[in-house]
Amino acid sequence: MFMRIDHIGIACHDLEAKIAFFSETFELEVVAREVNEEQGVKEAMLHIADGEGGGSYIQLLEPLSDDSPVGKFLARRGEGVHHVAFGVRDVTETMAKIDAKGVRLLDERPRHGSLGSQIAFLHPKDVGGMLTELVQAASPDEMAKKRS
Ligand code: V0V
Ligand code: CO
Repeated sequence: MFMRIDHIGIACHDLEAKIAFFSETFELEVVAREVNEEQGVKEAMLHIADGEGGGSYIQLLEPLSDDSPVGKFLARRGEGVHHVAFGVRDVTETMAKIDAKGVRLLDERPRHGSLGSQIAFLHPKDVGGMLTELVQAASPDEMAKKRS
């Protein structure tokens, strides 16, 4: 079902400061910066490697408001790992398979994610306390256009 780890999402207060830290300390390239209003985040993707069906990244997340998912997480737990995202071939098909196993989906249909991806979240309480994201990456052509 999972082809690779697509990204680790890290919640932070100051996106620019964290981009500087991660890119300088670990020599990672920032390949995209986006604002996603629907998810309530301003985010950056730092490329680690390429794998089956897409790349793997660190995703740095700053909330757009205190009552967004990342805003609430920061207030409750402070900065740190917010979610783990797995690369899947077909997100709609994977959602149906996981739903049939009784794990709660937080999305009824796929949403727009970074780098042109299609994403859906699973409830952390049903996955051992880990907020889990499914990612169907965009085609290589589409992704190249999104990379800055
Ligand atoms: C909340 N909980 C978590 C958690 N957030 N556990 C692990 N990891 C997290 N990130 C726990 C929380 O401590 C509660 O446990 C319980 O879940 C229920 O929390 P709640 O009070 O209902 O909390 P809310 O209202 O903050 O909602 C939590 C959920 C929400 C997960 C339902 O954050 C959500 O819908 N997230 C999906 C969307 C999202 O996160 N978007 C931002 C990333 P106790 O206290 O009851 O034990 S956007 C992104 O990744 C993009 C765009 C991309 O990749 O392309
Ligand atoms: Co994510």
